[in-house]
Amino acid sequence: MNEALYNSQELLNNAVEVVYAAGAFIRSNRKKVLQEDIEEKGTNSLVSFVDKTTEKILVEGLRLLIPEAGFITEEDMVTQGKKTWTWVIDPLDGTTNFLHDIPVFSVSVALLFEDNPEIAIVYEVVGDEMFTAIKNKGAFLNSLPIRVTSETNTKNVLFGTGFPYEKDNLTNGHLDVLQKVLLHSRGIRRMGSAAVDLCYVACGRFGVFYETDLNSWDVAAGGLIVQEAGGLVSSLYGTQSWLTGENILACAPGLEKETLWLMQDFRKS
Ligand code: 2AM
Ligand code: CA
Repeated sequence: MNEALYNSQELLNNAVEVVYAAGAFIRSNRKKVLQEDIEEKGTNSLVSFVDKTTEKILVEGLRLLIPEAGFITEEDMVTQGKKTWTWVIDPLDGTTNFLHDIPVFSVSVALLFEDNPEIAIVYEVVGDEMFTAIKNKGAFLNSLPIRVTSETNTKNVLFGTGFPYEKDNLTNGHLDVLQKVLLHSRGIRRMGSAAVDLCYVACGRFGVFYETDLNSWDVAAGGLIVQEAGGLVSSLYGTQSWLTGENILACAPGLEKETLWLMQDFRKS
């Protein structure tokens, strides 16, 4: 990060205020979305005015912090593409949960500097949990430092995962891996917000998180938070960066070897 121009801690503090405002808007609209307000963007991929207005709140607030920054956003409410600084935003991660009034959804905001996450914020709205990280400066939950678990046996930890909206994509080994993980872990949780899943790895609630068919806005912030909490983040298979969200694995270092063995049935379909 160009420290001469921007101080990363100040940027984070200001961005957190913008995210709190976005979270307040989401909270005030719980249970207020009508069936006719919901659009289906693709198979099982839902969106409402809450996602779109939250994105506008975020873009307007964050634009003031770095006027020259670009934006990559889930709902495309802004047209600026990638620049030296780029905000990667999922205004409401866990939209399906939100629309079914399941209280697990989050705001996810990452700031990339030349394609690398520098600042990360994930706000779990209902639990009022603010996860943050700055590259090389650690990860925090409500301002207290967090670490991944020190466990070394997958049988002692929970795994988080999710399943592709396009069920055809389940042919790439998902179900074989699921069966193996069930046999070799304490259990599986499917929270419905990838950003929250990643933060749960970062603070030790989960030992491992893996998922396919995500996008950069689902994982950019949570991935940095895991790394800054001492965890490992990689793609599950293939050579692409985890940052695309195409397939991602996050785990505590002590669980890496066993987890890679559990994931080996994943393959490109
Ligand atoms: P969303 O709620 O913003 O759509 C659920 O497993 C998690 O995956 C959520 O974070 C959801 O984000 C995200 N997700 C995004 N694209 C997905 C896809 N194609 N299939 C499954 N989950 C997806
Ligand atoms: Ca999302």
